[in-house]
Amino acid sequence: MQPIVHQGKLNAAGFRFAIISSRWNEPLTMRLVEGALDALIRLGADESAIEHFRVPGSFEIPPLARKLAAAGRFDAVICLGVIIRGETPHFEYVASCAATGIAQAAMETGVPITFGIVTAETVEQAMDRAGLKAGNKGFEAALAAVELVNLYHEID
Ligand code: DLZ
Repeated sequence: MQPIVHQGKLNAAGFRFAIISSRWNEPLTMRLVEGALDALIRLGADESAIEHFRVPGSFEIPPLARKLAAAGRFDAVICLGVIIRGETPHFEYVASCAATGIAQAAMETGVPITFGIVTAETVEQAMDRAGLKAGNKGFEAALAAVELVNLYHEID
């Protein structure tokens, strides 16, 4: 016997998205924003249904993600940032607050909030993950948001 399988479609049409990006390591976070926009538009999102919010650093992303999700204006929130160990003595602290805070916001609000924060040892590694060599984490986070939005709507 085969189970009934549920998985979200990759269709962004008709949904509203918030993108949050941090200004720390901005040349790289902007590459993540470009990747996320590329995914959303190619999956059918209307440009007017996407809003971009900027915060100082990754530490500030979770509270805004929670606020935007709770406000009910968006179907999904995509969180983008770059944290580099080489430049961040308290790397573990910022990275773990960002990850835990985003997961907590998603669970508290029931809105898909996806994690597109690059945590890297070096600038080179961060560049690779921001679209240079090893994919674009912004694109991946937007893709995950679209899939989850469709899955959640199927359940509701
Ligand atoms: C302070 C700081 C440092 C040292 N490094 C980073 C980083 O690599 N990536 C990032 O997104 N933010 C960094 N920040 C800033 C913090 O996230 C936060 O904005 C400040 O501590 C102010 O609350």
